Amino acid sequence: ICRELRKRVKLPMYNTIDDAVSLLKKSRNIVVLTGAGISTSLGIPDFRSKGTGLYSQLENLGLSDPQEVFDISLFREDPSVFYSVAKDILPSSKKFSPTHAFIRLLQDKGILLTNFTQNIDNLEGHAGILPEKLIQCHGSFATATCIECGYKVECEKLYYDLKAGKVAHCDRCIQRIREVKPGSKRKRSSDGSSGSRKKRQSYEDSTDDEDDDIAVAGVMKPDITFFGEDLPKTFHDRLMDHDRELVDLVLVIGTSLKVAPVSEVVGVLPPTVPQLYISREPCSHVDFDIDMLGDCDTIITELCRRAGWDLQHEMIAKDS
Ligand code: CNA
Repeated sequence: ICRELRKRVKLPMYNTIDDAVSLLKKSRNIVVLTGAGISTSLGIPDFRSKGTGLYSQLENLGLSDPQEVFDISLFREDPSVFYSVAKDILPSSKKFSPTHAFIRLLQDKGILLTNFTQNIDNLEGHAGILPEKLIQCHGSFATATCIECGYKVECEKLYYDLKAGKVAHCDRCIQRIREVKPGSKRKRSSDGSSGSRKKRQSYEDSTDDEDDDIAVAGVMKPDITFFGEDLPKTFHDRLMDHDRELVDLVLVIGTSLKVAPVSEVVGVLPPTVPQLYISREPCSHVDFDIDMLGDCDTIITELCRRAGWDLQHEMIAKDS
């Protein structure tokens, strides 16, 4: 749509890497839309890459529709399916990729309007992207909420359960169950969040009776948006009431753009605004001005080199 319209109304056409570089250099309000591809260089699998993506792995496990792992109804029925997969997406360090560093660089230059991320790994924060510049369209692993009582905790407290692929239950629910249970003799660690080392230890020592308490307690769901759940209101507000008016360049990186409504973002932004795409695979359902296909860290590094921008990151060779 973008290129077609440009041709029809005789707007300038953009085709080459150097065109992309000059657009980057002259733009003042860049919307960056990112997906799982910007974190794969850190060892976090995406969804759809053949062979390495989570969906390929789940197909191998015999799941008919891998998307079901992130289906809210299924989570309510059997959270263990989600927990068995979540450990792979949850980062084990605060490392971010050169592409995250590039988005931070745009922010430092004062030309990042918004980073809409579909990622739930929360690495944008570690790269220093400011909360006011970031919309986490699908939530994140930062916090988790009990699906029964709404009790919210930092996901850090569930870290050991998440990494062990073990369903995390709600401490507040467990406490309540124990309070109403007559004749309970059990002792319980006072700070016991379900994921802390201390608590894990106490679970390991627990009796069958205690395990029963935990099993009936509410399940903690990381505050990521599952299929069947609404996106945060800030996503629509920011896009429709703020960015649509201001944006002068759209940069889409490392996403297959297959998950709605984020996949519709490029369509609601003015078609006269140039749209660039960086990913390993072409995105056949969107007509971007320039498709730059390949590894995003490499492409970003080259764009910065040509722009004369100093992108620093431990994964970028000094002379590149
Ligand atoms: P996707 O559908 O798996 O698409 C990822 C895209 O990135 C594919 O087109 C790949 O070809 C491409 N890609 C992979 N690695 C690279 C690379 N190094 N350089 C360039 N391109 C690359 O994932 P989407 O993000 O499009 O789908 C949205 C889902 C994925 C969201 O709901 C996320 O929550 C979910 N997800 C997030 C993470 C994460 O937070 N890191 C990981 C896995 C899935």
